[in-house]
Amino acid sequence: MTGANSQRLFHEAQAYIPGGVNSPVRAFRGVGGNPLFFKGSEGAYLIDVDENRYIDYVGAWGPLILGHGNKKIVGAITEQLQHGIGYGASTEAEVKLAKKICEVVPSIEKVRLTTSGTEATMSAIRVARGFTGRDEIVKFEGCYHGHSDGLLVKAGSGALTLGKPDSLGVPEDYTKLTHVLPYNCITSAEAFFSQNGDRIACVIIEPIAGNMNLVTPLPGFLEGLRALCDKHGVVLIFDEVMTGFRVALGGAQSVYQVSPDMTCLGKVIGGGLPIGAFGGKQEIMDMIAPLGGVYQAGTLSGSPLAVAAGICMLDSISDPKIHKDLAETTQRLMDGLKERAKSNNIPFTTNHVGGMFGCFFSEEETVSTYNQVMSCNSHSFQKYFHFMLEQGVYLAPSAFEAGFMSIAHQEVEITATLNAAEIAFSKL
Ligand code: HOZ
Repeated sequence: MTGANSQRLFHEAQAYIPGGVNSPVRAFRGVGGNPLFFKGSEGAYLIDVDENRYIDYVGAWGPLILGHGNKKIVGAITEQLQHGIGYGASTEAEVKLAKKICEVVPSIEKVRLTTSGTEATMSAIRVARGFTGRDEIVKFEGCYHGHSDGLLVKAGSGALTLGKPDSLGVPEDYTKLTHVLPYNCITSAEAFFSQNGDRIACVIIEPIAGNMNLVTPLPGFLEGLRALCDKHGVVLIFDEVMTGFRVALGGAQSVYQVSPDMTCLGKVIGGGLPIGAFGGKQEIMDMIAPLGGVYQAGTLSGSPLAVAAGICMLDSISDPKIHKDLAETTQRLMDGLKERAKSNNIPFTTNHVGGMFGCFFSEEETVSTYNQVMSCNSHSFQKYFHFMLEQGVYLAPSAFEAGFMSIAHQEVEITATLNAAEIAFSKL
């Protein structure tokens, strides 16, 4: 139940902000009711404007691997603040961050920083088009790569939450250049490429789809795409904005051992501050101005504050114990949820990789396709979301978003979450 202060703020917000929110998923349209307004956070917890505390599994949509208000990250930002907020010019720190990214993600030989993941994917596609001299691109159903025009076609995330995977305002001529294929179906990709492969500039994919809940790649799917791209001279772009440095230090590409030509990053490399990045093979990246003819720019790109937070974040998570702990805690939570659902006769399954997870109200044992995601029981999810919220657990307010674990989530939080789930499942 939304508290009085959140209600008041939501009422006021609607007068000045479209729908009262600055990003559609926040509006709670996917679960019903009104959104909460937050005023603080600490470790694994969010605090709303009515002083309610919630165990948070959104984690600012992924970057908060170390939890909220981590002292080292806050310290790094505070230290940079003493020297300046932004210069609109080059800094030593951005070189350090770029070097670190290239070291940790070997498929990236050169990287450019942006301000958001949307800019990163949009720019990567432009570079791929410039590099190949081709216009058409391929994306996958239910994958979301930010909100640039050509990518709002059968998109996931907020677009799915609102039941409108396409957007008004996007000229048909743009989307004609975007082909959409089913995720996890290599045979349809093979059939498509055999007819069209030589016209395609790039394939962009979330190697782990995290915007239609969480769907992992079937064995052979990413490998098959790699082979098709090689055969047809197509640039393979992994959108690791969410998975980069999170599912493993080297991202999903290190988990599945498939090397893309370009990678898009975000969130984690800014420690939660606004940032994005795209990088890849030197011969592709050198197409970008001022070296090459592909224009890409940004006044706030490489913001010193975000870069300082990002360097601190990457240093802090370089200890392999961090990802091991995240994976173990996530596994414990998923096992516990499945047990409790089963004992309450609720059809329920989960997917997870490292510290990222998805929960499905589904009769299926495993969920690996867009159609399976769309067939889940959305009514059960909505009720479950509100029962969990009432008990102090904040989940993403949509059945199409992934969940995120942090190292601040300890035994006490996992036990409390499982106790809440036991009650929620029993009420469904
Ligand atoms: N699925 C989005 C992040 N990749 C949710 C964030 C938003 O749209 O506000």
